[in-house]
Amino acid sequence: DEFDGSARGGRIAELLGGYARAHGDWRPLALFSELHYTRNLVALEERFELMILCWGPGQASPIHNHEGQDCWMAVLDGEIEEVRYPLPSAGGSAPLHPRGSQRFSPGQVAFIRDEMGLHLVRPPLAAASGGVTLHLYASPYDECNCYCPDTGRVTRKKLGHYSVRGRILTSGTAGTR
Ligand code: CSS
Ligand code: FE2
Repeated sequence: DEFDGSARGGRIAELLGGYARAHGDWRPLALFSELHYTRNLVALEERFELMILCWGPGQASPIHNHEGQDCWMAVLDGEIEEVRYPLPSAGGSAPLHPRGSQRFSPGQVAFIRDEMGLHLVRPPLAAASGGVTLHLYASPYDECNCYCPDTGRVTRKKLGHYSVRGRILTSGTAGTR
C-alpha cells in the first residue's frame, strides 16, 4: 500500500513520473478555461484525490497551503514553475518573499506538504503556452488557505472541480482557484 509507512515522495513520485512519460490517455480530461486554471477530477476516493490541472499562459494558483495533505504534481505537458514561500508568522502583516523557484518539464514530479512551506504554481511568466499537471493528494481536500503576497494575510478558499472525468460541470461551483 503506497500510502502507508515510509512511502513519501519517492515511490509515488516514480509511479506518477512513469505514467507522465509513457501515456497520453489523460488528454480528453485536460479541459482549459480562459478564466482561470482548472481542476479536472479523475478519481475521488476516501484515501486520495487525483486531478488533472490545466494552466493557461498567465494563469496561476494563489500562494496556498495543502491542509496537512501530501501533494504530488507530475507535469504531463508544457513547462511548469513552482515558487516556494516560507510559512508566514501568524496574523500576517508582512510581504511574503519567495524562498526559491523550480521549473518542471513533462515527466518530472514535484512533492510538497505543509511542513515544507507554501507554494504557487504556474507556467513560467514568459511562456507563450500553458501546461497540464497531474495532482495526487493523499486525502481529498476541498478548501485551503490562500496567502496575500503583500500582507501574508490568510483567506479560506473553496476548491471546486471544473470537470469530472471529462464532463464540464455547469453548476455554480465550476470555478476554481
Ligand atoms: N493545490 C492546488 C494546485 S497547486 S499543488 C490545487 O489543488 O488547486
Ligand atoms: Fe499546491
